[in-house]
Amino acid sequence: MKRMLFAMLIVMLALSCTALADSASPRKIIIDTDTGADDASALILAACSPEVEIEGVTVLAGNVDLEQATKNALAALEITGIDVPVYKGSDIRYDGTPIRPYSVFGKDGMGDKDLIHPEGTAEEGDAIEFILDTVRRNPGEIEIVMLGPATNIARAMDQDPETMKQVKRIWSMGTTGIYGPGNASPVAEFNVYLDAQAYRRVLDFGIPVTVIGLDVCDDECKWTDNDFDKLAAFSRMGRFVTDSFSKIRAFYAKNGSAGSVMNCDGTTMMCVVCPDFITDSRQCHGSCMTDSGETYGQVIFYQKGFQYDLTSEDFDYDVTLVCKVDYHSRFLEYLFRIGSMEADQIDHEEE
Ligand SMILES: [Ca+2]
Repeated sequence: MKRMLFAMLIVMLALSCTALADSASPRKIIIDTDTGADDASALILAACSPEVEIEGVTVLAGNVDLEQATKNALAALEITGIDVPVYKGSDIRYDGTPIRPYSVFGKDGMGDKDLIHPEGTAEEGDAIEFILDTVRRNPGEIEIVMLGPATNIARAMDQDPETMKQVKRIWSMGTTGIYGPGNASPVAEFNVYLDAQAYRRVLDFGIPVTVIGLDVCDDECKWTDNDFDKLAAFSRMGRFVTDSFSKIRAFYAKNGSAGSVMNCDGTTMMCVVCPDFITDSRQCHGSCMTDSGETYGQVIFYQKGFQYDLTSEDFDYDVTLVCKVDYHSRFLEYLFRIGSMEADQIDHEEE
């Protein structure tokens, strides 16, 4: 009976999502990723979302090295059944020094569960050329979702700034948000810390950037053991996501925080596909600290309309800083999307 009710709920959600998707053409996105487990869950969510069309996926080092991140992206996309080109990008930072990968998601970035056996390979071309070509073919239409360090996007801005001015919006999982703290250092978030010079370039470039910081992904947005149990029971994609999070769940448990983990890239992608998921945001100027030392990678947000007593800079307020999301009422929608490929099968088994 429970299963029948669940299947009915899936159909109702499918109808409501289809109605929404039919009302407008899908938005065109490029996903830029240093693919670890949370990136993979975000790729799967985007692949299952009719609101967006993935023009391509560009990869760089970050959670893992470039080769592994590319394999992880290919495997995550293949499990959804969609055909999207994947391009390799940077394994060196904006200043020319190597990106040093660091993973709390296991050695392979995907839980070390032997999940990663992609059949496909990356395209021959370079990620930055792909980004620029895609924006040229779709001026004013492309939204870029940055789920890792900002290196690829900063390089594209250097290579052809006029083309990159035609990007409609950048969505960034990065910074500590407005409330902090950081995870790479007390003041810096991982993606920014890996290449703060690149992040500064992106924030200073002058196109709209929506930032989803660590603070938004914490607390009620964390995924609980119960959430993972539901996902694992739901579909092959759900089991893939659950298995890929096994190492980070163990890491949280070892550090005294058993029972729930952050999924920053998943939360970010939910904001991308359903912007009404965002219930509070502020227009800001974002200033990224790049001097070596304790403040490296810190991003300071100046809020529009706020009168600072001793600073009176004439800023552009290009950053939309997300401050709150409507998490609980949307989690089922996320579950539905990750399970949608097998919705028919669940229905069939009930008959
Ligand atoms: Ca990431």
